Amino acid sequence: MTTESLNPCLRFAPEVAQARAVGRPVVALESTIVAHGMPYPENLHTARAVEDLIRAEGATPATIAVMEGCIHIGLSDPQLTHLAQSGQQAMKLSRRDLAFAVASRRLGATTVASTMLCAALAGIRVFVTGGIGGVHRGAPQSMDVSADLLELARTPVAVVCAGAKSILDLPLTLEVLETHGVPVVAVGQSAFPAFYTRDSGLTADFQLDTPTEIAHFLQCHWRLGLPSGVVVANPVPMESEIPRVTVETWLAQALAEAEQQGISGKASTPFLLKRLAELSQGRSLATNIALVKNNAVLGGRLAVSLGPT
Ligand code: PSU
Ligand code: MN
Repeated sequence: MTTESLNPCLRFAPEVAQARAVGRPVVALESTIVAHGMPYPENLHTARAVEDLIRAEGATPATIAVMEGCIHIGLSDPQLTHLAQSGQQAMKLSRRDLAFAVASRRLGATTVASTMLCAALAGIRVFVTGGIGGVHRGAPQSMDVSADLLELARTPVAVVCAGAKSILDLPLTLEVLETHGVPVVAVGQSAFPAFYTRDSGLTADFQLDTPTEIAHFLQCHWRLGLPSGVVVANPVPMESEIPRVTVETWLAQALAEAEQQGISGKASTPFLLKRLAELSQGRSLATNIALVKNNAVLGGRLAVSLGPT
């Protein structure tokens, strides 16, 4: 057992505690995507399927959320169901909200930022999600830059994602990551993927093609003592891709509605995701599910290649 297990705020699920005890790799999963990123029951079905895909690769999944005054590293099926049904009633927890949720024993879903932080506390190096937050369009005025980027700057966890959505300002997102020394690796291609779309039109910093290569890169990154995370950007499978122009049409409308309704801050990403799913008549949701599953397979393989940490 490592000293992390002594952190009194962490509560390990039996499956995860067992994996740690025998040195089996663990993969962290976020819970904002469950509570706020997808509707019930698709969110629950996806969360379960993602966990099973990770198990099938020989790793152990640990979905992270705050309940009953503890940070849970791995959820039981009733806990996962409760979270999926709570939806917007669960708090959306970024780094700044964690202590409040623990102290007040609230139900909280962790974002990329807070899941990274909790994963690091629990000694987990690989984390699978759908997309990372970034610099929002209009950020020069609103200053809305996701805490995900600052967490990537300081927390040594690899985030397997499908890039970032074009609801964000992607060139500025990559600029901020560069400023903070966060490598952006594209998997199997040179382009930085844009979530629903395989190619954002921007180039990632590096291309790596296999889990073994990515694991070796991560080992070198952390052996150098670099304190940051790494973005492992895995493009959505071709058959589930939505063309960029199609996404842009839905997005233009969703962004206009957000502005009319005065939606901003932490409500912004969940609002836009929900409107995209409605405007696309479920197509964006189907793509979201496909890319998370694809990321789970890669994340499981990557954790196995990386070995116990
Ligand atoms: N992008 C998605 N789906 C999501 C999110 C982002 O495609 O569910 C969630 C993640 O939890 C991410 C958070 O960390 O939104 C970013 O929110 P904000 O922009 O408020 O930092
Ligand atoms: Mn924000």
